Amino acid sequence: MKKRSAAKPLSENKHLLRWVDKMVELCQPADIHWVDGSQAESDALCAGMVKGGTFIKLNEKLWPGCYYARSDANDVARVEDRTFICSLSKEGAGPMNNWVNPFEMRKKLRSLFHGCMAGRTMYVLAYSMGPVGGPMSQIGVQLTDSPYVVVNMRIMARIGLPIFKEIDKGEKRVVPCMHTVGAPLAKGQADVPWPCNKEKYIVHFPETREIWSYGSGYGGNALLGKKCFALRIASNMARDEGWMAEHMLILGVEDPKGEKTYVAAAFPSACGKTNFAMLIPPAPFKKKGWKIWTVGDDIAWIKPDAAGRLRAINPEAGFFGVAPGTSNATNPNAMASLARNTIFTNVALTPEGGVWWEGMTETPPVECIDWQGKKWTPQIAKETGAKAAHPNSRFTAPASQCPTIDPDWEKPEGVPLSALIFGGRRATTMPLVYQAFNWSGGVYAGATMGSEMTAAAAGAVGKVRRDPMAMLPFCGYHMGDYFRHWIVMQRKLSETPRIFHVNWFRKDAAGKFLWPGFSENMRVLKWIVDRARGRALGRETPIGWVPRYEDLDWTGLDFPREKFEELQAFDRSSWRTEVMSHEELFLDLHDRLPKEMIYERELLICRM
Ligand code: O2Y
Ligand code: MN
Repeated sequence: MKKRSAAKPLSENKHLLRWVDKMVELCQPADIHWVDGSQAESDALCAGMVKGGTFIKLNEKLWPGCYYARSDANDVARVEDRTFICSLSKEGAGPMNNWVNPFEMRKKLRSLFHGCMAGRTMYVLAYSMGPVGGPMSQIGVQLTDSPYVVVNMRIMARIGLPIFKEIDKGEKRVVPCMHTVGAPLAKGQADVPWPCNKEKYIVHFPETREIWSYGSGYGGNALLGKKCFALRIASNMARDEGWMAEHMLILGVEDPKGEKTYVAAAFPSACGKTNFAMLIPPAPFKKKGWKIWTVGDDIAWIKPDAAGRLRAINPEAGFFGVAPGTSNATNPNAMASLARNTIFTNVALTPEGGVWWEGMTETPPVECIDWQGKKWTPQIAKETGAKAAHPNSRFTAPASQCPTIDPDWEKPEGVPLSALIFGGRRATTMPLVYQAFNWSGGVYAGATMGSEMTAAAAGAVGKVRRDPMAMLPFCGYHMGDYFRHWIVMQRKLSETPRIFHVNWFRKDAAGKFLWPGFSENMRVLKWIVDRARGRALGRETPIGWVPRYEDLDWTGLDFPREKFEELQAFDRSSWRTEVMSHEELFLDLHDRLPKEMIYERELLICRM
């Protein structure tokens, strides 16, 4: 085992050096590598992974700077049932999180991590969530035995030397993140392309701001800056420090006068956040001068500025997007972002050394190798239903490569927010868009948002799964306290962003989607921005303000008034059922539910 002296540390911070020593002693790696974050280092790590079989280098002419990885079939997604919030008290974690006594969990982790990196290199990966040195940015150090994680984190966050410099200033608390794939190598034992462990633990200690992840090398389980830090731990920091860590995209809407209005939006996972963040307006809107700018596609850190306005940063530096369904038709900006310097995981490999996934092109390749390394043809797919790409296959692409990336996307103080949008996937009940009457009404809309379950998820198909603010898997403390934090935030503001609820997925009686979605969502976004700027009218309903037919710009779209009325319809009897089911959520949270939520529900019932 090489001790600290064998690898020259890139930091002089005594606390960091002591912690690394302690963790080396625990994990017993064969080597230690302080990650400087350079291109040369990344190239060397990728070359090593090509040699070891983890990576395939894609055709440089077709996919410059791109690599391809296939994970173990048992390590393909976030593992919510193995994700734990180990706060000191069970009540602190709330009924929606898995909780284990932190003392017990530490004991378990100590035994799991003991010798877990044998035969492997421990990478010391310093990273910043948010622009380096920015007032809203936060620092983490991840110790990991996965080079795959290092090169992915290099895209998803700012890493390496500049962060060690920040750490050496000693001004900011550092979040320690332990990660192992949980597959130690005995002397002479050959490695596998995707080492991992059947047993998985994704553990958060909110009070000490620590993350421990065991057994997985995939996505949110292993790239600890993302869901673990930027949402679960950051939501705790944000509550304590008076800001907000949200599962929200951020975009800027530029109007024909050149004025930009920034909006943040929360949709549950796999509801089209990346597509919405990179929306291209319909041709007539473009012609008039409307343009969408992308700040982030998944996470927003939001804080009041000195003037009492909310400002937001995207703490990430890349997109970890779902590949299936992404195409030049659905999201040309994502396609341009992933055209180079991208890591593809669990998509299909084409004979030319390129990648493919379902929905990428209308015509599938004649033949390819699927995400499990097997031959795949359209005929095989027809006969067996086999997918070429795993439904949760991903691209890791630098945000800077997005053609619509906002010029201010790395502004350390963030962009000013004028509107917040909540949305779910609802076949009935929820109109295309409504505006809450005020902040607490908006918090109620976010708190009660939900999506109908599809066949892919466990549970009854069609039943609404409540996913408050799209934070159900990501809030690092009691959801009732989280609602209270939202309510309390208003007191810090001189001006609150307007709050809206959207639903792109309402269906007619025949089960057909009423709204075309994608680019056409611009029409709704325009109304939202115009409302936020006080330049659009609406109609009052029991749930909030809604646009009349004539309040939306229909240029270039033949959308009959009757269809719009159906899309916006407020149906008393389905809202009755809706409000009853809000009570179910509130019962789960009753001991910590802020009274504003109960009053909002009562008011809604009275208005109905
Ligand atoms: O399965 C994973 O590990 C990825 S989950 C993910 C990735 C990017 C953005 N959002 C999500 C999510 O689950 O919300
Ligand atoms: Mn997400």
